Amino acid sequence: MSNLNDNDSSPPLEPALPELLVDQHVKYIQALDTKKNDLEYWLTEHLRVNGLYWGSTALHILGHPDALDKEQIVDYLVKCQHEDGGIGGHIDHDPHILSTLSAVQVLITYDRLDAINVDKVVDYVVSLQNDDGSFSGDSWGETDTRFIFCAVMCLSLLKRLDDKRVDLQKTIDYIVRCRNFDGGFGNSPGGESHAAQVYVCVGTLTILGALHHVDADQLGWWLSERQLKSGGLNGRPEKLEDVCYSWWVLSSLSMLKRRHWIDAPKLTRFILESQDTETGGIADRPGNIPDVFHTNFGICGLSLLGHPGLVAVDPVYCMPRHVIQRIGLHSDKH
Ligand code: GRG
Ligand code: ZN
Repeated sequence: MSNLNDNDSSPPLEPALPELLVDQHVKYIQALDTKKNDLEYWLTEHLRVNGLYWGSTALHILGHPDALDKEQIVDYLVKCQHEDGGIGGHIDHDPHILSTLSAVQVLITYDRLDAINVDKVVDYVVSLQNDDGSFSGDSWGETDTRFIFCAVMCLSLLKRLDDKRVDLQKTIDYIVRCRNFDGGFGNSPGGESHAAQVYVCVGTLTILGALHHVDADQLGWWLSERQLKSGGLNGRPEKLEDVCYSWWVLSSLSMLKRRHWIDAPKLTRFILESQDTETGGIADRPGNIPDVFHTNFGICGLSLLGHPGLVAVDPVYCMPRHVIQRIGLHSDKH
């Protein structure tokens, strides 16, 4: 007997996939430095150098490398370097490894590393290593696996991993101590597994050629479990999905050669639906206010997903792949 409700039981049609709003995102990033009447602009002063890294990386991946004034950026970053070699988050801000790495990444991307004193940057990074192999974020001593990754990535980008003053075997041993029973990594030994900490630990081990310490199937499974019904990814069980995990999770899966363990079309849709169609920029999830951090990691996530029209991003260094190739790091094998 025919069912009168046949039509009702067919799955609802998916709404059309939103387009990637390239021009709007370019304008959004270009306008960030003009928002001097916004409280937000001043509250984020300590993140200015990080913001420059997120904005310029997003523009390069969008295929608009000349959308910001390169020489103005270089002059600004030079002013952020201190006598001890470290680079602060803004002019007259204390040096920190987070802003030091961002500045190095931006200068290499614009091929202007010659503008700063590289030997001094290396001295600064080396000075941050602790006896247990970890690195502190600054001279005040706080330590976290993020800072280890930043230090190791800095030395790698500057081709100074062979500096005899650092003990990288101890660094590997420390990272291995941050691995948990579920295969994930935390911010310190015993810390809860978190996808962003997974990225920094797997990234460190990848750069140091020590990825054999990771059970790729177990960690790949934990990472693929981060995808929720909406298609978006969360950072740990029971948490909300967020666009930035598109980067932390996908880059980690790429390094583990298991990127296909994520449903790519569903994640692509989630990222595209998080775009702000009025102002440009991407938010942490659909309907929220965009920011340059999520804009960058959304675009870099789409690049890893092979979204058409985007420049390829390197899954370890989170910089354009052609830049990593230009400096001879060849991390495209991941
Ligand atoms: C070169 C890309 C790149 C990075 C440099 C600084 C750094 C290395 C990595 C940052 C890694 C990190 C720990 C990011 C934080 C991500 C994040 C959204 C944390 C929020 O944590 P919770 O607990 O959010 O507030 P959840 O999602 O767990 O509720
Ligand atoms: Zn986020």
